Amino acid sequence: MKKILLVNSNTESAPYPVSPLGLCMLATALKNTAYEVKIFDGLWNHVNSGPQNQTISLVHVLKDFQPDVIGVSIRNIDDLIMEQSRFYIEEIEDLCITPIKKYGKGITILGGAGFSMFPIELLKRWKFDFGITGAGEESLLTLLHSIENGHPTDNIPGVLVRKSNGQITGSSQFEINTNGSKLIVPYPEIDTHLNYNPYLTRSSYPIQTKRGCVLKCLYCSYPTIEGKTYQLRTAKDVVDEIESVNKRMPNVVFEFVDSTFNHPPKHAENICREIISRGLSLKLRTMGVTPAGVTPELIYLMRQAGFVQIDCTPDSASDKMLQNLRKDFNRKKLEKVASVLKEADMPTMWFFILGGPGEDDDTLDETFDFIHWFIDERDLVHITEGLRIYPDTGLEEIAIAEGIIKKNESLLKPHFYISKHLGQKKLKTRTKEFTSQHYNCLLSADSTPSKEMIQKALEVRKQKNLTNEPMFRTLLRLRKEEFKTGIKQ
Ligand code: B12
Repeated sequence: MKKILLVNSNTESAPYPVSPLGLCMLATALKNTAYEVKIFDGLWNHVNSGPQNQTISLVHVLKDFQPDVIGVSIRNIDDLIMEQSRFYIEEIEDLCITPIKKYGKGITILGGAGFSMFPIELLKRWKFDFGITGAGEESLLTLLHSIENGHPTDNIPGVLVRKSNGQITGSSQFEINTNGSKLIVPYPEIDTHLNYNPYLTRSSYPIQTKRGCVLKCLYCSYPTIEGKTYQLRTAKDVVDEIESVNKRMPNVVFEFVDSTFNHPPKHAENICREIISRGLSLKLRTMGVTPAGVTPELIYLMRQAGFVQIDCTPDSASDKMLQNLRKDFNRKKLEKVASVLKEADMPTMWFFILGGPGEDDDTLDETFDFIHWFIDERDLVHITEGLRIYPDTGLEEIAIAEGIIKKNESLLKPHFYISKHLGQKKLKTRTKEFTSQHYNCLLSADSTPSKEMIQKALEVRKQKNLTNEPMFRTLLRLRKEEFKTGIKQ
């Protein structure tokens, strides 16, 4: 039997550790093939066989397992924070690429969300044999089958091939095959592929209900990673998966990891209805709630289904900026959304990104005014300064036209866009001024609570029996106290 080692290269544990869902999906797709699969989880230095909690280095895993194929998942490139940005690529080289090069055997394959944005650059940098952009399951199985049978590998959708002369051929991420509208993914059963205990205590269980994004936000790379059309799972299939995991891990919090949860809105509603009809008692959360798709009915259904918190992502509250960022909603809609969420008492983390094309003092005022007057002060407001420029986005074109970056300049090391009407210094001053008067507003650079703060929050939750309150609200209570006593400026 041939052996394949799948490597999770992601060692980030902020805002909390996230389990390698994509790799587990690949491992499940490889079941019933001629491959024995092992996952090395670089976050905890674990492999899925052997005693739980025993740490082991990748060097040892390679030596013991002797894989014929090594697949490395590249998720994060950087942390999107303009000031003191963390660049993961060099850490990944130390943890994964160097040991794999030293092992020197086996076919090497790259994949993952981060890889899909920079496929040619990373393949050249690390001289791997193949790269797979976008969804991995089908392409990987076809690639392995082709290699085994001596078939050509150049024409497999999403597969890039690095030839011995260094030339790269094959289809890039822009030709991701998204023609099917039904998505069939094998249940990843993450907890059967790796030691889930550390994730269980500090994280959530990720659920993907669809792939692709039809929205056209100026700066966003989701269409590059997942394709520009939706592939939907049926509500029954999604809830079957949730129900089965819930039986094994009754206390787990499920987190939806779709790029945007409530788009298309009917799909989100169907999932909520399916959960409600089965009478399941669940704790659910989701990122990526777009204001465009928020209706009182949807939020009511989400509450009924068990949503305990959501992330709402307007990015701006200025009509001019919403237009410039190519959003499909306006300020008026946003004000309605805020009141719907308040009425439903849906704990919400709000996300704004300041400094986009056209941002000036007036547009900042409009966003700050919205935050001040419309957002529940028990809710957290997350503010990012500057927009990370990704390849093949409208923002890249604007940044080139304005001379912020050069045409064909590498964007692997993060470059950020800030409106020329403001500049970095002024944006910083204005944002600091605002956040220093609003205890519930945090800059992304300051958004990870200290260990002491978390410890204190855990104690308060126990003392006051706040088990049903989202952790961010408890942390905000503490922050409010600090503000009152003047500890935090
Ligand atoms: C959901 C999500 C989150 C959630 C995660 C919740 C959870 N419990 O998992 C939260 C909000 C916590 C989060 C946080 C962060 N995130 Co995030 N996140 C996402 C999102 C939207 C989806 C990720 C996901 O789960 N996809 C579903 C799975 C099934 O897909 P997948 O892992 O990509 O795997 C498939 C393919 O990629 C491929 N594949 C994967 N690995 C491999 C390996 C091989 C060998 C092969 C062949 C194929 C392959 O096959 C898989 C199955 O088809 C992506 C954007 C996106 N659309 O991908 C951003 C994204 C990954 N996040 C990103 C970032 C930066 C972060 C943060 C650093 C932000 C921050 N400062 O806090 C943190 C880091 C968290 C951490 N600890 O690592 C960036 C990474 C790019 C970059 N600039 O580095 C992305 C791409 C968003 C973006 N465009 O900016 N994130």
